[in-house]
Amino acid sequence: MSRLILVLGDQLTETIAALREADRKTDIVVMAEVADEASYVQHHPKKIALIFAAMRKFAARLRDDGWDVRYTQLDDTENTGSIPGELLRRAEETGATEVFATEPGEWRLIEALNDAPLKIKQLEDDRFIATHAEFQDWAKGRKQLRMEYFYRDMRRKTGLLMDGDDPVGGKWNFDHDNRKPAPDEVDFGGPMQFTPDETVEEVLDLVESRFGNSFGQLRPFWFATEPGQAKRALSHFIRHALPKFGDFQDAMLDDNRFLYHAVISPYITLGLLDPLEVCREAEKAYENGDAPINAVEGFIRQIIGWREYIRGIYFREGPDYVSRNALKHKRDLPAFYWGEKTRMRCVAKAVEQTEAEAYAHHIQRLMVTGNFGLLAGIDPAQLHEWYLRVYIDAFEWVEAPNTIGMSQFADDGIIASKPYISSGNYIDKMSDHCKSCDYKVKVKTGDGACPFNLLYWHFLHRHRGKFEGNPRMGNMYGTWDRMTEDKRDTILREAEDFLARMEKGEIV
Ligand code: FAD
Ligand code: DLZ
Repeated sequence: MSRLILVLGDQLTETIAALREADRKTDIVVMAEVADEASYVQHHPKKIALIFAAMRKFAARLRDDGWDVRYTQLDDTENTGSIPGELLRRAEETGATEVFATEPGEWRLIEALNDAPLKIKQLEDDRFIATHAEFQDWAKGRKQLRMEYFYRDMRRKTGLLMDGDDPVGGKWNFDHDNRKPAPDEVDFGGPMQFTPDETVEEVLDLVESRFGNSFGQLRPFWFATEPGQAKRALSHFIRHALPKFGDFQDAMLDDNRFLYHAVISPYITLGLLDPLEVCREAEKAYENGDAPINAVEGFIRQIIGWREYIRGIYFREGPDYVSRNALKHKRDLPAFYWGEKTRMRCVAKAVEQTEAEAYAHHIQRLMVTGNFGLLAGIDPAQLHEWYLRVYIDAFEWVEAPNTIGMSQFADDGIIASKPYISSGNYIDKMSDHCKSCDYKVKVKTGDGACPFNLLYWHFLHRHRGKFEGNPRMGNMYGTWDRMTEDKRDTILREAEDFLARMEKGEIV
């Protein structure tokens, strides 16, 4: 009796657990473009296009390899609109009674498969360095789950940048060297871009007709949609950008959307690139003397450290994680997150490129849109939905801990030991945005005062009870307390006024 083998849109790896379990002579692969997945949030059109194009090409490769693949396109008339629905339909069609799936990266879909009236076995997705059990073991009994210690275990496990038991270069972490302000010129032309082929063009037409009204520009579309292309994009990054990745990792520029970033997160998460192979390629660049240790260590840490740790937190904390709101923030997401006008240049620039590219790099997400949301007291659930909608690499297991935990402190400090907040000074130091902003970053109060400055103190003041005892925040409260009462009152009044005008929908 044949079995059904489910492959989801972010499981496009030939060696994925469910396919390894299958027998290509008798089992049937099920893949489906379905309305439920394409609309559980209103995804950026580029994200849907990437997933559908990569799915279609993956199905073609499986067929070439001799698999029987039942593939449903979004506009097929029999399409039931959901993954469980498609499994049921294919079970009736083939007589199969058993399904093998690789565990989805989202509680919503894990539960939907558990609830489906079919015998579905969900196998752990082992395209990661750490298993669920390993993360649980590591976390057990620890008061604090700091990424840094988990990361060291992943270095030991993989042997990446290890010299016996010691870290190569004598230190585990070279982050201290990785905070250079924006360079005057960037000698990297950005990620490798690919001209859409026939399959991609077909998908673009479909997405345009079905999702053309969503936030985000579909064209030009240049992402890699197959492993060969993704590998070329990785080599291009390693050769031309990795050497400076570390130095300028936190920098932002008005006229450069990618700086020295890799833009490979969607490729890794969809399954077009293997995370360990990516790290080995970066390590090779260090060993060959082509990239310095601060760049290579920083890059590898993002993948075997942050990415793995974030996943561990998502699955450890459970389905309610996305609705946590430790700071009780309730303000609605302002319209400028959807491209309406704002006078804050850094925010306008981050949103503009998000709309165009479905991409912004980490510091834009964390220290511009995330920082503003946190300072202004925006409801973290609304921010979570925003991040899930607008980025090409946004899947809940990776997006939610970054937003709810790292960026918004809504998990009460599981991920971040203190809130990631900054005044305008940080943005000014790391970018060239402030030079052409309507607001003046050096102006603390009164006409033209930068809202990040006002809201920074407003945040600290309104959450004093929670944070003044935090050893990493004592200096901030010290500075606040040393201001005259008059100055503090002015700052708080102007911050309140800003928030009230923002809530009224005025251009701020
Ligand atoms: P690079 O800066 O070149 O880094 C290399 C790789 O490291 C990335 O491709 C990615 O695979 C990994 N990585 C780096 N930082 C993280 C991190 N914090 N968590 C997980 N992986 C990381 N990343 C996503 O992949 N999907 C998301 O939905 C997502 N949402 C985010 C939301 C917020 C509020 C914040 C602050 C960060 C979010 N990130 C997310 C993390 C990070 O911003 C992106 O991984 C990164 O910008 C992707 O671009 P890149 O490939 O150029 O990364
Ligand atoms: C994100 C997404 C979209 C837009 N569409 C599909 C789809 O039509 N079919 C599919 O199998 N997967 C899709 N995905 C990816 C799933 O939503 C993803 O597997 C879950 O969110 C778990 O990570």
